[in-house]
Amino acid sequence: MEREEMLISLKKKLSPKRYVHSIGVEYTAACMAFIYGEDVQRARLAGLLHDNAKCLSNEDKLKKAIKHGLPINPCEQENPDLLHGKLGAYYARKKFGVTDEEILSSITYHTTGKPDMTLLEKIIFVADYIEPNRRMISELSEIRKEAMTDLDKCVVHILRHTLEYLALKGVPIDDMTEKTYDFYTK
Ligand code: DGI
Ligand code: FE
Ligand code: FE
Repeated sequence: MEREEMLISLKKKLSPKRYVHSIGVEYTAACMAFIYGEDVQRARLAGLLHDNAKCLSNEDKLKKAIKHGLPINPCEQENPDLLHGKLGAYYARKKFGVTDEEILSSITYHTTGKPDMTLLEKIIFVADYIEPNRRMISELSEIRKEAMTDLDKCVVHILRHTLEYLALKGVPIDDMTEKTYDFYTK
């Protein structure tokens, strides 16, 4: 599918804010690809499509994940929003025609990260967090600077921030988030 066609489809699937965020992640990922020597078009595609399943209701996220036979862990069962990565990768393949497995896995793991991420996976994980339309949160300027200077340090910083936020909210932490943090801190 061509980018123009993808934009039309995303505009239908996403809220206006989520649509603007997706384009923000697309260009932030491109910028990081310049810096770290990743393929710019692949980074753009992964960034543009990463949240394509975000705006389904939680009920629909769960229903669609079951329908398409995607694995669902107990944390995802409780918090179906966590499924938007897996579901997004499924639609990226089936509806948007993406066949590049690394782009698909970057979409799958963009929320939790995963141990031993590839460069593209890290770029999408980070670009999602720092894109310019994100509302300002504490330490974001520092995290943004790290994104352009020390990618692994930035990944850890984002994970630490997310784990603190989840602990504060009292919501369960996904195994994959925990494993990713352990991998990058040990
Ligand atoms: O989809 P976005 O809002 O652009 O960003 P995202 O895909 O990183 O999702 C962010 C949300 O995911 C945020 O509300 C925190 C939540 N989240 C991230 N890791 C975990 C988590 N929620 C739970 N319950 N457990 C996690 O490990
Ligand atoms: Fe997301
Ligand atoms: Fe996002």
